[in-house]
Amino acid sequence: MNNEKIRSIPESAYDVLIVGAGWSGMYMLYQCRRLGLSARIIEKGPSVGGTWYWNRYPGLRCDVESVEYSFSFDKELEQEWNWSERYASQPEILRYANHVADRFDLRRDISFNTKLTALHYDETTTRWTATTEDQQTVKAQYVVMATGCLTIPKDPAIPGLDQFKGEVYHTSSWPHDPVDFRGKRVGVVGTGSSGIQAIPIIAEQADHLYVYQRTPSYSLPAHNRKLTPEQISQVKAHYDELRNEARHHMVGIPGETYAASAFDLDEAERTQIYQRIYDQGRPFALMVAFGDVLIDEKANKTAQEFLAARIRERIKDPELAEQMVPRDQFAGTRRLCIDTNYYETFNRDNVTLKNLQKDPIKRITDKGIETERGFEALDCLVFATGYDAMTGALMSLDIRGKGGQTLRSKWAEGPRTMMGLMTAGFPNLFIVTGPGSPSVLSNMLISIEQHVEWIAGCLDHLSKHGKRQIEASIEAEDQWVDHANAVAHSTLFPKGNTWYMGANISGKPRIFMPYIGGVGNYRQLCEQVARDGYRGFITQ
Ligand code: N01
Repeated sequence: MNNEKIRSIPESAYDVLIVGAGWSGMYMLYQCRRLGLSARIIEKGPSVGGTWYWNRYPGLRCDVESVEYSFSFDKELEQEWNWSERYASQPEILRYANHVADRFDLRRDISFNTKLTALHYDETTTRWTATTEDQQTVKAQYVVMATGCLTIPKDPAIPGLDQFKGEVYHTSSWPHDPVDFRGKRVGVVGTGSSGIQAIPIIAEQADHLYVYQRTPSYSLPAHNRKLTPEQISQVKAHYDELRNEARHHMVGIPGETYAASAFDLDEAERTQIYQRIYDQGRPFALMVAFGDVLIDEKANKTAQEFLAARIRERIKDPELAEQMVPRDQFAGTRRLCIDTNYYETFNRDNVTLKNLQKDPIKRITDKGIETERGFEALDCLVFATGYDAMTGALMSLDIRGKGGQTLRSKWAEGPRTMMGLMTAGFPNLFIVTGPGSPSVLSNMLISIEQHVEWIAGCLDHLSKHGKRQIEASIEAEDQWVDHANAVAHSTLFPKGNTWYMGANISGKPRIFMPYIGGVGNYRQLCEQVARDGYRGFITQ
């Protein structure tokens, strides 16, 4: 067979190779075309959308409002797209991703069903060679990793899982055809954002639902609703202000900070503010309502108490409610969830909480889940057990930089980057929303646009100055890592056993991976670096 015929990557070399066709990859391709660079996306899936392509579990919505979780780079796109709901559902978000791909004719430069396995840098040619699972190779001057922060599912690592004879699902890679839970006994393992959204919908169908909860989360009702034409017009008329505010806000979502400290107000005033935000269903706003909620343990306690009281109001059985109130957990350091009828679902007769802190899972058998104290026969298992976040996708690849150094060895003690954009020793390799940048602690679309535009500006700078190589300097990287750690340790985040800390993956180094210095501050720092001729980066 002629090998060329089965290549999904038409050329053997590009200026820019982009890995992943989610938001980051699609916008990077758009920017490369604008700069006149030859660029190609390789994407393991059969279509665009990244996380929104793979995640399709019932109830999935974004926790950032649709009008804010959307691209701002094209005014016509912004004006022509109408979101139907305040918090868009996965199918609507995926339609939007497809609309973006079609509108800008992106698909012609995307190789779908093409999985990258290795990336090796050649110092003499200053180019990368990418190898795919089906042994295609392609060279590129620059590579942009647009591989996402929540891409590689966590292995639940429960003994006996392979013995189970019933249906098994993971929220991270849900089947494309609807799953019918009617008449079935279903076990859901995991009560983070994914579990909390899926559980109420599965409960409506299942004969009986058992929820296996190891660590409860705090959750706010989303108060999702249809958007009226008037609301949409209002947003569209003020989009420039809205976006500008988001770009300079702490988390990339406009929201007010009412006081520097939660204790600047008396309890009644403070509760009133928490209640207002809670009634609006705005989890990010709750975290920034008072300047010290994520910094000071006592201030955080006020948020914990407020949220715990709301959980107790929503669950009828007081003893059950106590089991679902998080203990020894700072509010917001584990992601605050938003839900529709999550706690109320536990008032149903066909839903049972399995508290794994009292009765841990022992093993899975061919017929169900055995805990220390009992056994439930199940027809279906649903794992909402999370991700090897932020570094998982990058570390799953054989990436070798200068001197053949592997990324896996460089990051063995935790990720090290210059501003989340590049890592020393790996020239011409950019990362979109990498560890060390605000990424998952922000409105991802705002952060993605900022990173892609910074990378595009950098590529333009290199081309205009006749350079062909850029690399983070080790000194600048060390300084950034120290700075990011210092900022993190001025907050409560490193005290949480969370995926932000890598704590959900056995053997993963405990490092706070996102940058918590604020989206607006971070943007300014990046812009300053560029204005200073890419200070902290070595170009040649
Ligand atoms: O994953 P998680 P997720 N046995 O890691 C439990 C984004 N997101 O997919 O904490 C028993 O938060 C684990 O318990 P514990 C969002 O950024 C956003 O829900 O390890 N339990 C935990 O309860 C989010 O933060 C949206 O004790 C096990 C759960 O599984 C991120 O994705 C929607 C276990 C995992 O929670 C990840 O959310 C969905 C085991 N062996 C996702 N292993 C929205 O925008 C794990 N668990 C709304």
